[in-house]
Amino acid sequence: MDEIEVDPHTKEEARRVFAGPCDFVKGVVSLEQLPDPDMPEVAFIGRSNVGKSSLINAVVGRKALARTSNTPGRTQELNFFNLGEGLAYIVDLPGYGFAKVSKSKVRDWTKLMKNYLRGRVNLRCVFVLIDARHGLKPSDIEMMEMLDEAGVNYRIIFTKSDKQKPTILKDIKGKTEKTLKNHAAAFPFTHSTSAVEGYGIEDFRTSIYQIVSV
Ligand SMILES: Nc1nc2c(ncn2[C@@H]2O[C@H](COP(=O)(O)OP(=O)(O)O)[C@@H](O)[C@H]2O)c(=O)[nH]1
Ligand SMILES: [Mg+2]
Repeated sequence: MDEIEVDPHTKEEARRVFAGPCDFVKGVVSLEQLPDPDMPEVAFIGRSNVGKSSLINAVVGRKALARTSNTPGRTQELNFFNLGEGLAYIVDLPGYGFAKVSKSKVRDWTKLMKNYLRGRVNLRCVFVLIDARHGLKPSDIEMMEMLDEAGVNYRIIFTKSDKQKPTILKDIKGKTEKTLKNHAAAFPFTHSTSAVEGYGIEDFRTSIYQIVSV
């Protein structure tokens, strides 16, 4: 991540792992279908259109791995990927903040997410994706509060940083990090990425590798 020094060996290991296999395991719509928690897990979440699928694809170096989660009607699925043949699960969680979703769908989503977050013993970290053009929205704050309550560690990752002026992004980053001080389970620093330009991707991979390999 931006502020953290990493030794070259760890970077190299991370590079090696992410150059290897990352296979789709399954998409689940209810908690009974979750794969056994037999390896560490990290999950990605964010508002719809934040760039979640693009970032997951950039991180694992595949063009269309996370496309399944883009299919309309399958938005309630949790999609599991097996990184490094047994090193970790990467989970693409159903997004939030859809404009045209019914109240009952929102209720279903909230129930599923709360139960997943509270019950998933192998979940090491959730990456909450935030569009670098917009910063934190009320629905992001709600998500962060849900994570605080569940006691799940999370980190804020900015997406689409190529679409924001560096000076403004710096400002948004500062403001966001100030907000994070009031959130018990949040990592105190943010990290900026661009799936299109590749900015911040390698450091992000290294962070994920560190989180799942300790
Ligand atoms: N400029 C730019 N566009 C991006 C980036 N990441 C995603 N996008 C675009 O944002 C839109 C939504 O991306 P997608 O990954 O499908 O978002 P999701 O709904 O969160 O999975 C698409 O048109 C992407 O091409 C990025 O880093 N930079
Ligand atoms: Mg998507």
